[in-house]
Amino acid sequence: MTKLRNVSLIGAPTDIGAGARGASMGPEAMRVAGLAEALRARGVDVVDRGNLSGPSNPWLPPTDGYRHLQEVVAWNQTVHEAVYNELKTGRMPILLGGDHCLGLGSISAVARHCRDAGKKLRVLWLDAHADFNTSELTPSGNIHGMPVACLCGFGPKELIEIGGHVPAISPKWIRQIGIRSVDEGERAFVHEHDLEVFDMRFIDEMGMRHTMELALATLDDNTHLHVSFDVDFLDPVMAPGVGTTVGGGPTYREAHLCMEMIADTGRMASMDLMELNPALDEKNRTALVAVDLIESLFGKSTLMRK
Ligand code: B3U
Ligand code: MN
Ligand code: MN
Repeated sequence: MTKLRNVSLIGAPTDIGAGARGASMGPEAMRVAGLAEALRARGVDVVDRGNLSGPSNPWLPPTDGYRHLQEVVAWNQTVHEAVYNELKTGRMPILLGGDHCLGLGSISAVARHCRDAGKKLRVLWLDAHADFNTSELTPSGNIHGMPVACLCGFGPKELIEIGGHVPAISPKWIRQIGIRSVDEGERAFVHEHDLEVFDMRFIDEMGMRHTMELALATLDDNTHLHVSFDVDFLDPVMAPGVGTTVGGGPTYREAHLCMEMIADTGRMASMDLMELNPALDEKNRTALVAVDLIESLFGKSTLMRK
């Protein structure tokens, strides 16, 4: 069971790395959907740190394979410091995105904290996409398709050096779940670096339970578990409020089981909730689903379990 920890909510209101505008409103939508209240009802001590600030979105085309690189660097540096400071004071950061390019700032901070504390790191990347593009491979130049590659040391110097250690993490520490959209060149790169990917075919064939047993295998008392949750992981039937929906994702029930099994490990120590786009949502439905799922991630279940 997830230990009831002190949680700090950190808003990062930007869509600087995305291909659609609107994820900048994600943090407020999660507040309106009652995230803090839901966690408090579970006995969690919650502090809302408010929103970080950074450059506005100039909405320019890519240059040299990257869109808004300098602005993405600035936002990620700010996110890195904020997440690192929360971990240093013993609190659990929940980063409210914002687009998924900020996973770089967040996870590089978690990795730095784990190096300081002598901990092992496991990253669960819940997403429809592998986010393993580089400037040569990307079809869009949007940096939200690149954070996993950057974390593994493949990306522009200014980005990959943000945590002060290159690469910030090893591909071996990552488990990707729910993947169903990978670009041509990206696919070869995923194989080259041996990323452990549980794609939708795997989930269809083996079921979410077995998938999560594998993704969570070999955690121990010294493992820091980070969950990077891209809302497009979910099937768009229940989660339309995201810029890059891909059909055929986990159902409501499968997603809950995924969260419940993470909760059961008791090891989750940080998370990102990314890509929620209220401009594309219907009456904040997707944010409400996300709150529901986060409650499961914090141990909510119908019956008492051992
Ligand atoms: N792989 C595509 C699409 C994409 C990746 N991540 C998101 N969309 N959210 C790209 O542009 O890199
Ligand atoms: Mn993503
Ligand atoms: Mn995605």
